[in-house]
Amino acid sequence: TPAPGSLTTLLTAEDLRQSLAEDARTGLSASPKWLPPKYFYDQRGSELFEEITRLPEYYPTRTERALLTEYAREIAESSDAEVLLELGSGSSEKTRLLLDALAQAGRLTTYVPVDVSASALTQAMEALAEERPGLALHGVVADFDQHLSQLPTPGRRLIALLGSTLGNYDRPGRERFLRSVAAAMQPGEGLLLGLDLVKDTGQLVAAYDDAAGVTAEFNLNALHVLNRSLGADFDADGFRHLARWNTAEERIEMRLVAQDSARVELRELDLVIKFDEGEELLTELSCKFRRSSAASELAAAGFRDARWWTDPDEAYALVLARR
Ligand code: AVJ
Repeated sequence: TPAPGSLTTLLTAEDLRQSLAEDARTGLSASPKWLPPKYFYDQRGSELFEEITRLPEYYPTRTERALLTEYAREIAESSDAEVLLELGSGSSEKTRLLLDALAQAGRLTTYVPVDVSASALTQAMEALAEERPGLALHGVVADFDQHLSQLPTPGRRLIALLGSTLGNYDRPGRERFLRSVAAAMQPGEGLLLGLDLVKDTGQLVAAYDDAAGVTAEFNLNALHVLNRSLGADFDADGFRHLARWNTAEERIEMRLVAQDSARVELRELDLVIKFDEGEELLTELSCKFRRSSAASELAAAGFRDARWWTDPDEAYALVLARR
């Protein structure tokens, strides 16, 4: 079924496969081996991520929801936006709180969800179209590492990047990303970030290594994506999930550890890679933030007037900055 509202595809399934092919060739040939996390989110991966957001150990989603419940109104009034554009919208579940507040503030016309996952996007749009017949929906299948300058501007925008997705970039990657967001924005438009904050190591590691093993399955699903998209022959049972706190960089690093030496063929890449026993593949960075450094990174990228909302435990923050 076609998505209700309009759907723009800047990234086709074939484009996504191509960029996976390039990144997999580079990352799996490197030492240490790595793979970017955006390829986690096939149908199964998106479902597993939704399951992660409901885990008792995974506090970011519920803390962010509580902050939005409490402060969406202030954020909406302060942003004065006609358009909510959400990067990495996924299921658009928490977005409803922002949409409600923006509608109440009186100027909202349009919601623009942007995601690499066409299936997550169309599903979210179908649900929203039924709930909010008055809201114009313009979905965009895109990779925000490539397509920021091509995103629609059907009015004054609030651009949201929730879920601490910014934490997937390392510091230089963030700098590049924030600069290109700023370049794609009109003066006066707002950027809303959800940021997970530095806290007790035990709590951080537990959030990425849950007792039920859902995060492990999510991580291992990356190997299934490679098998299916690139004709690889990874034996996922031969790898173990690892979540580690990197103290110097203040980030969680998710890795897959080869339990034995392994030889993996990636047919479509004409590539054979070898793992030693115990060798690690880095699959995701999840950087955690501090108020002072986040503020200076935003200022350096050209944002001003940052406002900050946090919970009493200071586990998580919402930041609204103006271009
Ligand atoms: C939404 C991508 C930021 O890093 O916390 C959750 C993804 N990975 N558990 C995060 C994730 C493992 C999540 N991001």
